[in-house]
Amino acid sequence: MPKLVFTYFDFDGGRGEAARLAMHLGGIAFEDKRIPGKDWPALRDKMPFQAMPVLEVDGKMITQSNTINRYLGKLAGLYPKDDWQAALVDEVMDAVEDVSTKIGNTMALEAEAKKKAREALAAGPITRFLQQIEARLKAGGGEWFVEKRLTIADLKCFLWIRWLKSGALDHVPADIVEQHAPLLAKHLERVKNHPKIAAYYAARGK
Ligand SMILES: N[C@@H](CCC(=O)N[C@@H](CS)C(=O)NCC(=O)O)C(=O)O
Repeated sequence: MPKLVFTYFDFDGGRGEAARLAMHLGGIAFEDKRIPGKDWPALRDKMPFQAMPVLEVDGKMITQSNTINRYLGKLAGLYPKDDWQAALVDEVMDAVEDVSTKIGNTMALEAEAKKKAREALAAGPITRFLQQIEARLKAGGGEWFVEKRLTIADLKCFLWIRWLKSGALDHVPADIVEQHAPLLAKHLERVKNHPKIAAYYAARGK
């Protein structure tokens, strides 16, 4: 196994969390470098694309959250070997990334503009992405996206749904998942209650 150093912000979510969970589930040793927000400005220019997450593999850096997720998914046994099943995993991860970016783009807006943008997202893209991603879960049998087992796609989706349901997104109804994608609400519970994931968050006091 290569020596892995994973660098991301110091919170248990966002673009870095699926990678951390994958390494934990796979029993893969890694250095978990958690960067407090206040230290980010000094670090920013040291990162290839001035962003995180970044993974160092035997001293070589790789960026882009879904690239890292795929790489670690393979190491952890959480990524399909079959090309079609792998494409289905990629589709879910990239869709979640797209819609998360749309939501992320509203973070810095001032109050009235944020309200308008979030309401439009809730009525449009968020609802559509929920329905489309739920359809993919259904196509996989309703419990997991592919191969009737947990893969990196389940982790990526779980984190997005957890974010939507957290109530942290003003102007996005906290019950939007139940309204439009009840299977994804159940999927959240399934992933959250996976024994290793439950133990991981319990150990982190979450
Ligand atoms: N396409 C990149 C986006 C990375 C990205 O925007 N990361 C955010 C955190 S989630 C970041 O580093 N923001 C700090 C900044 O832009 O200064 C990926 O998927 O990893």
